[in-house]
Amino acid sequence: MINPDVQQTINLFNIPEPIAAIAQKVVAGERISTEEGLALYEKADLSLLGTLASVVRERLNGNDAYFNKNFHIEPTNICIYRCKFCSYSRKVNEDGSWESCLDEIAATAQSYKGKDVTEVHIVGGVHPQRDLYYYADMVRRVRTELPDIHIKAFSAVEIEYMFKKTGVTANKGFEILKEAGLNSIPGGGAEIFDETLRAEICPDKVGSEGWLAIHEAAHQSGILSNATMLYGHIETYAHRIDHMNRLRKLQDKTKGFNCFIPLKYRKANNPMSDIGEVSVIEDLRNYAVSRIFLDNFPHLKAYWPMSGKEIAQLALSFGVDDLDGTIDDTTKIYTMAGAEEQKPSLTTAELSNLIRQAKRTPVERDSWYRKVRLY
Ligand code: V47
Ligand code: SF4
Repeated sequence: MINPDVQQTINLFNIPEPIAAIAQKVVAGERISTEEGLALYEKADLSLLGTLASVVRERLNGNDAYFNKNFHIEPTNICIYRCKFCSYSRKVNEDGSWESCLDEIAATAQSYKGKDVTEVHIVGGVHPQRDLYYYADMVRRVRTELPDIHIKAFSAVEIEYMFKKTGVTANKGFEILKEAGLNSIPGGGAEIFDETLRAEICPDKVGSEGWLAIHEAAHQSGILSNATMLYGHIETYAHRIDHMNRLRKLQDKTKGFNCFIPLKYRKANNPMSDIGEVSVIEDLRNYAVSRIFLDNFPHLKAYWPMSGKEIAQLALSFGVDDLDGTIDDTTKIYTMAGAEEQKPSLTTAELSNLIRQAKRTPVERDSWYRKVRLY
């Protein structure tokens, strides 16, 4: 049964079929098909998309807009792969490469002792000489320094390589990482699942089936994860829908994804620069269609160090209920790719103001999306 006020709003938009029928399905809480998702991308008006995405986000998360207090560790930018969109990776000994040893990583973790943070996000390049036991030691060192912190570490790309190099199954590998103190894995490396596009932009790293298999194994081991989608490069809307459809199917099976994070392609200093970047309108349309299509993902995250603070704030009216990054986000993968936020940092007060200005309710969460504090 459609709420009559919402129905009236839909009528006011004077929307043509078949978009009106899709809008009614969304308002009624029904799942939309891949064809309907595509039609929204291609034909729906921006303000209608915002309204529908807000209906879905409010059904799932009310008016709350979450953030958590986290910091990042990037152990190295040395990477065996050369994704065409990446501005960050370097070969061993190449100019601009860096690598932190375990003592340095432990010292970084120690510097957050007693500080008001609940999560550390560890992600970097795929170093040719590092295996699973090295990464398990890294997690153990961080865990020793910060016994209560949530450790979200290693993209499926890093994980696939470390398991393969060490010769362990995914189940065994996750058992070792979990025992060392790993709590969840981030959503990186998904890029765009279509195999033809992957062959074009990131030919040598784990394929889409492999990425999904790593996340499925993580979920089976009790390790939750996130999922990303790199958009705004050479993909079409059909590729985006295909990507999200594969995620939606896996989520139906495991329910192990916490959130979906669309990542806008940034053009500086990488071999794909000539294709440019998509507009803010495209960003907002993409957030909205993601929110509507991925009806089984509890959260939609805007990663403001990448998108910029203003777009992240606008995104709160297009389905987003989670803004990532508070303290001291020194993630280089975006600053090197040209994100506006060259020294990303927001205090809790700034972040909650930004949320309040968008007429949402700021809520500090932990890594399981339990409410820690209202601001
Ligand atoms: O996988 C690389 C992307 C990802 C560029 O799970 C680029 O909470 C845009 O996954 N333009 C890594 N994007 C970051 C990531 C992430 C970030 C924040 C939160 C979480 C989470 C995960 O960055 C890579 C790739 O898709 N990326 N280069 C670029 N030029
Ligand atoms: Fe390596 Fe990740 Fe950069 Fe690809 S995106 S080259 S896997 S660091």
